[in-house]
Amino acid sequence: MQLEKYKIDQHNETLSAAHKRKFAALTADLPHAETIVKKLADFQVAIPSWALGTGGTRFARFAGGGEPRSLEEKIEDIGLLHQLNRSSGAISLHIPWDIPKNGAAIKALAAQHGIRFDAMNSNTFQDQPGQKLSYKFGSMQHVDKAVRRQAVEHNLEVIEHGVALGSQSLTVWLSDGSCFPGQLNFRKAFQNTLESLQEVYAALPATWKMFVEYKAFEPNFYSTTVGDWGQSLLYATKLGPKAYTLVDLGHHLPNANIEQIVALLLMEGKLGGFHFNDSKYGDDDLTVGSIKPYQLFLIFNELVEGMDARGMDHTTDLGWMIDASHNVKDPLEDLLQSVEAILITYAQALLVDRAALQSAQQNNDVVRAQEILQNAFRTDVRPLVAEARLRTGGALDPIQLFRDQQVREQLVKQRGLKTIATGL
Ligand code: PSV
Ligand code: MN
Ligand code: MN
Repeated sequence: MQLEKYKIDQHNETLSAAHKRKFAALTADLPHAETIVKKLADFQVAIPSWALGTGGTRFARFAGGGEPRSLEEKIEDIGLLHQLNRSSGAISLHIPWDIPKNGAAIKALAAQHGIRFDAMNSNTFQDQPGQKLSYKFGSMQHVDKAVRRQAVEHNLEVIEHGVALGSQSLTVWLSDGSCFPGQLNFRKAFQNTLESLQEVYAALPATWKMFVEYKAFEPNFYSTTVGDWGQSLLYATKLGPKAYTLVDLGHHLPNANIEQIVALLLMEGKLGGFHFNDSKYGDDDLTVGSIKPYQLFLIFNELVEGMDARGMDHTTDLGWMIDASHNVKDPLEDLLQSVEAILITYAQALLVDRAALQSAQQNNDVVRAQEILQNAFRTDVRPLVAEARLRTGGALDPIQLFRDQQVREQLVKQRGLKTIATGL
């Protein structure tokens, strides 16, 4: 469903006076406000096709009603998000959860909503109905060459789907690893995986990137064959210039210094993309910024610093994606919160006084360095984010408008109460 433009205008009208007041107060002391608003307006975050329904936990799933029943309906839902916040202009697809039966038609539908196709995700971590060989003991690492070949061929198919949709990248997340000591020969598992990835890499179209996503644990709990950024970087380096590391915020061991990882990957030109989410314990896939907003800020601070140092374009040179799903919120409201959290944090990172920070670092002025970072983090930048939305035709308060227009109720009416979107 789409909202008529006049409804967004009316909503903005009612909030306009308060917004103007807050925006004027904030920008009175901010010489670079216009540049920041422009950067925020350009920033787009891809929505994963698997986050539009309630995700569930390992133990249960409580469907929320009105969930998209097809890829077309998922695209419509993202179209609505994009209409509300103007920052969700991309979708990241998981194959085979969301196979586009007619690539050209799907591409055209997405284009109608101003949505492009971000990274394609392959899936060799589950057995699919009718699949010949099992991934129970891994896919690309498997001791049996035939299983490895099957995994490679699946990735080649995913690339083909992506080409038809105009995607430019492939994310490979492998659940390969072992649950018990002695189960695997680590070196052979690494080499098998490398060889399989090389076969996929060889089939990448010239303009494509490959993102190698790492994860420290789960579903394997003793070893993971792409377990951390070191292993991912090793694969990406051995594969070649089109291969990069993908950082998923939930995939680290507790207390890992993710901002430092990001800084070094950027320095090496090997950071390819991001999966945003938040977590308290493990790969919890909770809403971005809901648990550790300061950590997210420190990560964005390194992203902005590192990308600027390399002359990278903030909007196009990395793949920005959300990877979250859970049971207790309306998935669309949750995605609005996630995108908002990303934009707020990006704005805070853009506020950091880089020259002052550099000079504090040069003078070992630790107190000053902390003040500079925390000044930015403690600034309420929400009026900047709202202004960017207003200027691009979005809603000043997307969640409020979503609720006022009773979007979920209408989706339930259209699609029914007992709907289960494909995905985890
Ligand atoms: C694995 O935990 C992961 O983060 C990978 O990105 C998958 O593609 C995604 O979740 C969905 O299962
Ligand atoms: Mn992920
Ligand atoms: Mn994950």
